[in-house]
Amino acid sequence: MFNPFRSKPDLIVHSETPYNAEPPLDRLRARMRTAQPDFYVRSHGTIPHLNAATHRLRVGGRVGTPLDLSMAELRQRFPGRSVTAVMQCAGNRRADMQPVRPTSGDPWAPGAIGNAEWTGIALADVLRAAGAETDAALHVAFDACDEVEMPNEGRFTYGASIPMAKAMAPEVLLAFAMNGEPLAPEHGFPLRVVAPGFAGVRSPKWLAAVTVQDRPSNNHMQQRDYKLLPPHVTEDTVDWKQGLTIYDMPLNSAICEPAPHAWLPAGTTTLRGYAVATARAVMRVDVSIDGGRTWQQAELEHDADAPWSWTLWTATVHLPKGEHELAVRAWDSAGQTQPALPDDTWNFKGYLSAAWHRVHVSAG
Ligand SMILES: Nc1nc2c(c(=O)[nH]1)N[C@H]1C(S)=C(S)[C@@H](COP(=O)(O)O)O[C@H]1N2
Ligand SMILES: [Mo]
Repeated sequence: MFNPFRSKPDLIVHSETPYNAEPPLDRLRARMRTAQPDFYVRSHGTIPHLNAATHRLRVGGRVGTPLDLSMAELRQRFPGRSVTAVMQCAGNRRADMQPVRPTSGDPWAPGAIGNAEWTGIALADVLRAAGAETDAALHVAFDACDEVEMPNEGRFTYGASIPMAKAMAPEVLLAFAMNGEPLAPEHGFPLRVVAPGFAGVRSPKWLAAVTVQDRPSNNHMQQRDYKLLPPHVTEDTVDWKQGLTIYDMPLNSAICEPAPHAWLPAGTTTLRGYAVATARAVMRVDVSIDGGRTWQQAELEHDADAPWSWTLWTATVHLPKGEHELAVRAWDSAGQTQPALPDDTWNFKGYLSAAWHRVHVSAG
């Protein structure tokens, strides 16, 4: 039996079955590209053990020529592409929303995110080869191989979809490698979707089928999960049809160092973290040592050739003796910033938690 824990040493494990874990934040912040052992895992069901020699991808639906291709044929027929991009869960930072009111789902800290160089082929090239209709009203649905079991749903295989306009965008890959290594089993070996800028749920791992269709996927993951609902809606009153399907992720940022409740010597301290703007760019990051009453600017580190990558930031601050509430907020290229409080965007699923990230420390 495959043991995901050996390849993922010392992650914070939220659940063993299905396997859900995130890295400690100092390890996450240590590199521009997140190494596989440090990369969070979000699974909803089994972790299939697939054989690359026999795995096949089917492409069908509203296409002129349905395809059924081996991994070798995918590599031979289509030009290789690499894109450095963030993968993040719509539930990243959910733990910050839970003190407002409880939510469903695992209490993710800011570690349900990673930045990797993904290598594979462009989904658009595969759709063109199949002679797919590409009308903007269409959707591209993905079927995976893992089995998910949910109360009231029984067992089903994972699936999700993205709108055609995104599917045809050059950054969307069918990936077989991550940072130059084959995907690990828990990250979707041998083939996964990578839809940069979108919530992770739209990037199915263990990809088996691509279908062009006139509506979003009928899968549970698309229809009755990963939707944003207004604050009065609860698990008992939810009408999923009223929810906003989560595709693009919002502007977000987090303090990765120091850790919450750290004790630090008074004086000069370096704060480190990440910021992510998905389809826009991070233009500025502000940090505060007094809970957001005053701010100073962080230094940004960003790879100009990697627009889907995150931005790492560093700020040197002076901490007097005493208790401090550190805070961070990012600004994007549209001059937008993050909400101040998790109360502003609370929803019962705890999605899109993107308020100023606050960390309490003491200096002495
Ligand atoms: N087949 C399949 N794909 C999946 C999932 C899953 O459970 N099964 N989880 C999704 C979610 S919600 C996220 S956040 C990302 C996580 O990717 P990672 O585990 O490689 O970090 O995978 C997505 N793709
Ligand atoms: Mo997710």
